[in-house]
Amino acid sequence: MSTRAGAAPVAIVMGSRSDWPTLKSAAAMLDALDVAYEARVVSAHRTPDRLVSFAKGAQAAGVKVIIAGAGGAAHLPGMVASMTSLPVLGVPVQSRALSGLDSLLSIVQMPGGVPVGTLAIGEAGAKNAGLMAASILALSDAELMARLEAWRAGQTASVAESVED
Ligand code: RP5
Repeated sequence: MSTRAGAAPVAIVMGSRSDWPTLKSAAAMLDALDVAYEARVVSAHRTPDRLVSFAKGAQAAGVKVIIAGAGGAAHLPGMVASMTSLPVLGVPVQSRALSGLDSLLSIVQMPGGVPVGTLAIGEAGAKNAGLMAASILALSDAELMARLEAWRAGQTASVAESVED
């Protein structure tokens, strides 16, 4: 998966390569805000040892925020959250069988004490996960906060009030 140069305060993990078309919206948002990230496949079910290694090592590796996306029986975000105190943002990927409702419920219904900040199903959720990761990092990075506010101002300016050209 893609890796940007330099330190990567954001880790984007996903259960399968098939999730990348969704999770790349998070990556695109981070690119737009000039936030470094590393993206990789970590499957809760197919690569459990990789999951444990990633989740237990993320903080020491310099990761500040984790974006975790998965579909179906989407245990990845919750399992990551069980092994780290870093903020974990969960993105439910739209599944074939149940259109992502299964993914959403799998991710959002965490027991009290093990939080996953759950976003919307699909690309909107991934985009917002990128924005929210940037917001968290911006709390201690004034330049990033300025870029984030500029991006939001641009979005506001792009919304026409009239219904016709
Ligand atoms: C989940 O199963 C993945 O997160 C993915 O959304 C879903 C299907 O995976 P593939 O069969 O396409 O690899 O673990």
